[in-house]
Amino acid sequence: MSIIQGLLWGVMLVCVISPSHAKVVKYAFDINTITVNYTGKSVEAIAIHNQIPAPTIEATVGDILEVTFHNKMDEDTSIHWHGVLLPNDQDGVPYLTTPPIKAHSSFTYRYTIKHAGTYWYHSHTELQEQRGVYGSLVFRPKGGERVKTDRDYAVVLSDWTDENPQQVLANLKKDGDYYALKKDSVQSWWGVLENGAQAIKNRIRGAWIRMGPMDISDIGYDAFLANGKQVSHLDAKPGETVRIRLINAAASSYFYVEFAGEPMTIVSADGVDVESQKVKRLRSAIAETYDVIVKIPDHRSYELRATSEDGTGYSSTYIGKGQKVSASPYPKPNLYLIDHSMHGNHDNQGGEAQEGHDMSSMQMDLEESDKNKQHKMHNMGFSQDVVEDMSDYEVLRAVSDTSLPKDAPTREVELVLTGNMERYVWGFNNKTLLESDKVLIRKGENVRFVLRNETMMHHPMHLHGHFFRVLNGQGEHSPLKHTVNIPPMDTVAIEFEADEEKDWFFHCHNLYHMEAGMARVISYEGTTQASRETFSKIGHDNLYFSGEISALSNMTAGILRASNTRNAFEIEYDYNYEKEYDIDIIYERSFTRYFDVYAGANLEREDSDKKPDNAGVFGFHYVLPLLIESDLRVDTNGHFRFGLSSDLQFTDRTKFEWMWNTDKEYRFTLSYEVTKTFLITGLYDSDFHWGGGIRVKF
Ligand SMILES: [Cu+2]
Repeated sequence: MSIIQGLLWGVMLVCVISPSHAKVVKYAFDINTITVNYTGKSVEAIAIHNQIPAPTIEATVGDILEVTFHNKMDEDTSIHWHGVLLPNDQDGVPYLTTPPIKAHSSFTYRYTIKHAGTYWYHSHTELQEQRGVYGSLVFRPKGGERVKTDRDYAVVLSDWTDENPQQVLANLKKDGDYYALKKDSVQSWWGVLENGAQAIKNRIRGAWIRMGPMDISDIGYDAFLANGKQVSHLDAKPGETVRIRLINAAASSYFYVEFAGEPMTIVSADGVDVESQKVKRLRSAIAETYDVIVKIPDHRSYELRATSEDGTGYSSTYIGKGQKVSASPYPKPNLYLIDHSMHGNHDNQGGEAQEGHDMSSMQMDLEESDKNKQHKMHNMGFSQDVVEDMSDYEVLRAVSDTSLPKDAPTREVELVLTGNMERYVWGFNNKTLLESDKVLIRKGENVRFVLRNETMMHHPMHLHGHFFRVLNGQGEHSPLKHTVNIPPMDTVAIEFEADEEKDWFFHCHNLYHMEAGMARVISYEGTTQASRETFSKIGHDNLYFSGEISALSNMTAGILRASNTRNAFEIEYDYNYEKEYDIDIIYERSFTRYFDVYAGANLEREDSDKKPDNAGVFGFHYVLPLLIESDLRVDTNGHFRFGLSSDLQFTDRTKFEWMWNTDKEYRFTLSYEVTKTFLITGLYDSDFHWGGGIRVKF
């Protein structure tokens, strides 16, 4: 589409005075596919008004905002107003609250602006957000900002991959560590040894509690963007103060944000004012917003750098004119030296304290830690200090009392954040959205969510339609947020006043985690409309196909697999080019990360002069400490077999695999990964002996 057409079709701002004297602020935009080139390669993206990010939508508290979207695509879309309090039917979660914007149709969202702040809007349809459907919202308070500045800019941070996001998800479903090589975050034993005693201890302790090596991100990105560019510029004159409205619109990246000049002053978090706090470096979780104020001291151009937490790249926004001043680089974290148990805030040592935690003691723990933190803060006189590295919420303090109504009954909901990296399945309490029921709450209650993260990753949890208090130790001044990070192996409590109706989405804002099941529907008893059918429209459980074939000098082997969240069909074969073969055809049902049950058939011919031996098989897999997989099976001839298998990542590209079973079969395999699909392999097998060749993964 040409620029002229774009301008003609996308009618910008129109203001009308409505009969109720509220100003109506109108926008109209197209949503369409466009071609972008961020990396030297032209690929398809989706844009609002032909722009990535979409245009900033501005309005003032009290205005009626009316935004029409014309969907020019062949697929459905939707727009969610992230962090905005609005009527349920304007919230933009397709099928749950608002109808989808069907292919080649239009939809107008209309609501009154009730509160000021920095928010954003984005597609809530599948993985469209990753392809560019996001933009900033600036809602101004009626009499101007509480903290005045000379300039005011929105800086929208995002991550970009040239791959189709659906392909990204399919790759992760095959192998949760699919992008480790691209991100240079493979956790090899060579690397463990290079990093010494602490790394060895971390690795063994992790494996003992059946946790794979720590990683910070799932996806290898091709670029990180600020306002749609890797390097961008904003005007400011020497001596001016600038309000930067930082919006983390990334699909799955946390950012460390640092300014090249004097420390930034945080004045607002998730759109809500907080007491001014100076920070040198700020970590922004996915979907959070922060307003920070910076000062341009002289005739130079100061960098605002947002580095992805995994250290694989950054975007630069230069503010001011003249010679460039760089922010200090954020070093790539050494994954080998991250101790998982360090994140636990209470008595979580490794993974042990995960069981037998009854709710009352959990609550006491949280309240106790709340008091301790308050005490600590008070002694520190924290607000005068500059925080070097703000990676939690301890210093965020609301400007007013945020206490919930004192006389309302409290409902406590415990949600354990769970994940299975092997199958790339995420959820709460070991259930995906599709497997779960609604979380029922009642209007008039104070609702407290206790969010306990049992995974090795950060999860940015977002609640639609409400602000919640994060119990961060600030007592009555606990900050109000719409998105809260839950660190690995940590527990965070949030609470809110249930003052709405109908159904609201609550989910991890890592787009791929949400799509893989980490979401719930929060429903107000009596007014809920969500049915099982609704769930099946907002959640997906697609079948993913994967496989590998080895062509070796002594044999050929392969696996073909089709799987979704709980089920897998698998064909596995070995064949020695003569008359000996061993084929398993099984159906497998996964119950937990550690346990699955299978049934099927085994077709085997052990010797070329013997008859084939076909039998039905039934068995289970169970993951043992040190991440060793055990396999116990019985066949229809009454024959039992027990086996063990595991692997060791020697170097970034070299992997050693082994298996052994009570039929005295064993195999050692060594593979070198040339690419994600092509490997060179050598093995020794008890039946087929030495061999070497190639292995293709798909
Ligand atoms: Cu998550």
